[in-house]
Amino acid sequence: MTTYAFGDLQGCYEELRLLLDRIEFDPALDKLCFTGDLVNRGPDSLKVLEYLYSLNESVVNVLGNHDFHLIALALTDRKLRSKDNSLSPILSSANKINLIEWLRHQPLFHMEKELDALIVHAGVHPSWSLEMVKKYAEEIQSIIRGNDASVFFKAMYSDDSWSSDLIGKKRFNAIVNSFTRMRYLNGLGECDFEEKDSPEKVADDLIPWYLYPNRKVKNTL
Ligand SMILES: [Mn+2]
Repeated sequence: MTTYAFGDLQGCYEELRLLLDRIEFDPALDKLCFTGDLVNRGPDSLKVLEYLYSLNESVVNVLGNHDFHLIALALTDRKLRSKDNSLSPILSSANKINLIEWLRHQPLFHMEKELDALIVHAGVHPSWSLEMVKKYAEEIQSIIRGNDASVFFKAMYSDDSWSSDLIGKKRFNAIVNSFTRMRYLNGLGECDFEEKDSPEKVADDLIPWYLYPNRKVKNTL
């Protein structure tokens, strides 16, 4: 049995199958961990989801911001933007309900013993301990799997930065943003979701989350 981890697939189905052939992936024996953003941008988001759904027990995917966006489009009346065109085939698929249900039951973080790794899409907020990572992930997972998920998905698009005093939709957004969008924080510990450039090009007061001083979750668990 071998466990493999993959970065953002973003609809690249052909490349995934080529990779799996190359490693001689055996669904009965091996496990695949994906770091989120399975969909959007690339050509075959529907095929990626259908294939991973069919593998079921052999796959875990921690949710990324594009995965959240797809679930929001499926559960709310939010209109597709032109850059969401690659998601249309999923939303009009006869298999839509199964695929979205599968996706919204994926976790926000995954502890993979075989790889000695904690897997998230974007990052772990520097102020969070491992216990907090688990607690906050479970909080969001129970919301997005629940009957009232659409209430939160409708309010999802905001740049709320984590603070322990947030409640309701702001707390939901801040936790989701930390797990799925965080790159940089300023000296006050606030996330900057606008800056997407590489660390050597950004303003001096912005610190990549993984270099933040006194980060609670260390690189070695
Ligand atoms: Mn992403």
